[in-house]
Amino acid sequence: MHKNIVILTGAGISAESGLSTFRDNQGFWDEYAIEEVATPEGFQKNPEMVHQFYNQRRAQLDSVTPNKAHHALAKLEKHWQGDFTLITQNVDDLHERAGSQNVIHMHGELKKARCLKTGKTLSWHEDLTPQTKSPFHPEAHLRPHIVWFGEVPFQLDLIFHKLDHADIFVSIGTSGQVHPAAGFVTHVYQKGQCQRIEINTEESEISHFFDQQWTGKATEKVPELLNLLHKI
Ligand code: BV8
Repeated sequence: MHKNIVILTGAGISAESGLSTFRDNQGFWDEYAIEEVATPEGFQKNPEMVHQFYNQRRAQLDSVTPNKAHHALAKLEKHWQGDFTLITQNVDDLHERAGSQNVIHMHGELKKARCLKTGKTLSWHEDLTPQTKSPFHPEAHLRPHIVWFGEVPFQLDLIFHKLDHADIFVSIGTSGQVHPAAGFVTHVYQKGQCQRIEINTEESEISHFFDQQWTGKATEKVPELLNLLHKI
């Protein structure tokens, strides 16, 4: 019988590619106030600054590459016999560039922009400014296609459907501090019959909900996980 696997990744999986995490030291939240750059109110108050914050991160994607952990997940997806779901909290495109096919970006994507009037999205690689016009409406402008604090993450119905049918749940490189993503492991924990594995360089807020905690770097532990999963 083929097993259904759900994988959740956080900023830790992209750390070894050179992208800052949020809460490690020298992380984003050491440098910026969340309220100022990652909330709708912050955008309302100072759109220029918020665009700058995302413009820098979007531009940085051109100088980083996927790491062994991203590639291992793309390989796992290719060979997995059962249902395979990859959910990421990350807004970078490293999973896709490693070959992952159906990535659920629950917090949005740096390389997309969204029309403030119609909500329509389009692929976007350059800088955005408060003056960048939307192609979908003559008087509208664009915002980063990012889920800010206080906004509802994307594809939650699909996510919880997949969690309800998961036999294996793997969390990689997330501190488990942001909801609803942090609650996914408790959701499968309460459901029972779901094997839960966490990969992180240190204890997270949600470690105690996992059957197995693999402490170490994603580039070492995710390839090891592949070996284990191919035996299941
Ligand atoms: C919601 C986009 C309602 C931005 C992000 C008051 C008002 C409103 C809401 C709330 C409130 N109080 C609480 C909330 C809920 C709030 C929340 O959880 N706040 C927290 C701070 C308490 N959540 C929300 O607002 C969410 N929306 O609740 O809407 C709702 C919900 C459901 C249904 C109906 C209505 C929206 C949250 C999304 C916010 N946007 N990102 C951007 O990217 O700029 S969240 C942000 O944090 C990132 O996207 C990231 O995805 C997320 C989690 O961070 P992590 O990925 O875990 O990264 P972190 O740095 O924390 O940790 C890295 C980990 O990696 C560490 O554990 C480290 O040890 C490990 N690591 C490091 N290196 C490695 C490694 N592991 C392995 N290998 C390595 N090499």
